[in-house]
Amino acid sequence: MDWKKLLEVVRGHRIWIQTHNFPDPDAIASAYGLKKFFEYHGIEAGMCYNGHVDKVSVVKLIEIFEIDIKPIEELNLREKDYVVLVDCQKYNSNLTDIAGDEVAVIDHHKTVKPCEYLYKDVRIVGSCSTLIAQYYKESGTPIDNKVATVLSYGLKMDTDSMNRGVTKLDIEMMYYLYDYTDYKLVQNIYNNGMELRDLRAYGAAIESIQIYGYIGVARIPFDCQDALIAMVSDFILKLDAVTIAIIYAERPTGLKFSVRNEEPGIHAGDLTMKALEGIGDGGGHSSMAGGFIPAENRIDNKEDEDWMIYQRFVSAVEQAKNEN
Ligand SMILES: [Mn+2]
Repeated sequence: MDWKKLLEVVRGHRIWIQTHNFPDPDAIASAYGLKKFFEYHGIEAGMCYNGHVDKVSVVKLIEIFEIDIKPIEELNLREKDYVVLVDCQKYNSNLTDIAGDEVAVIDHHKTVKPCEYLYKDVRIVGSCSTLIAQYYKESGTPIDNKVATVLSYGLKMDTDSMNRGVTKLDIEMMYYLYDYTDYKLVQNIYNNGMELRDLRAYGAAIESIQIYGYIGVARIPFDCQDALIAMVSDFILKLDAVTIAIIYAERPTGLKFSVRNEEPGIHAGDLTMKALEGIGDGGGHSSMAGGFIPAENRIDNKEDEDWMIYQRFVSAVEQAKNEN
């Protein structure tokens, strides 16, 4: 990370900080933290996303902290504008290519398709909020209570309360943010993030779960948001016997996957990519990944489809184990 270079790159331009589509708390927190960082250094920036936000965990964050992030259709974007991507990278399937030049990226996900930027900071840590917090610390930029609280919440959410993908930097940044953070507020939003409609997805996954060795596989037979499928996947991983959770939900456009892993020697992103090779795509971190099978590659019979998915993941797991 080179905070001076980042400021140099964006200064003097009309800037948009863009998150991935259907942003989660970490994406929103990162955008907000970066906007305020720029602001301190005399640089104005807007924040935007595509898709919509309706998860209570995200809606609350935006409302409580009055975060002025807007859907792209409400903005007047121009080709010569500069775009800074946070919590995502160019060519990701969950990122809309908007008008404007993607000149910079700050992300904590593995790069799927390499791309040149004027400024690039991609490091595999637990949350993008962690990286943004470090910009404050390293540059000695004063951090206020609001920014620290928002970043702490993003960090807590994306690491599942320091449970998932945590690195030393995440812990250092949590420690750094602590003194400036309203932790009561963080815990309050964190502990009230579930909605009644979420329970239907949990219920469906519990109904359908199959355990094969240490692999837990469950289908949610209706559409639900990425964030919810991911929450169900985290939940299934909590089962004592399960070290790899594979959850998929049915959408009109296809099957959406969320994969969680704590099995040594397995990389969830690579595993999902391999398992869905030829019929869809997938990718992500070592401990968490997403994937998709488009409707045209699906199988009509659900039992056959469940079996096919299971087979594909098991052989991908076996292959990965053999390579180690
Ligand atoms: Mn993130």
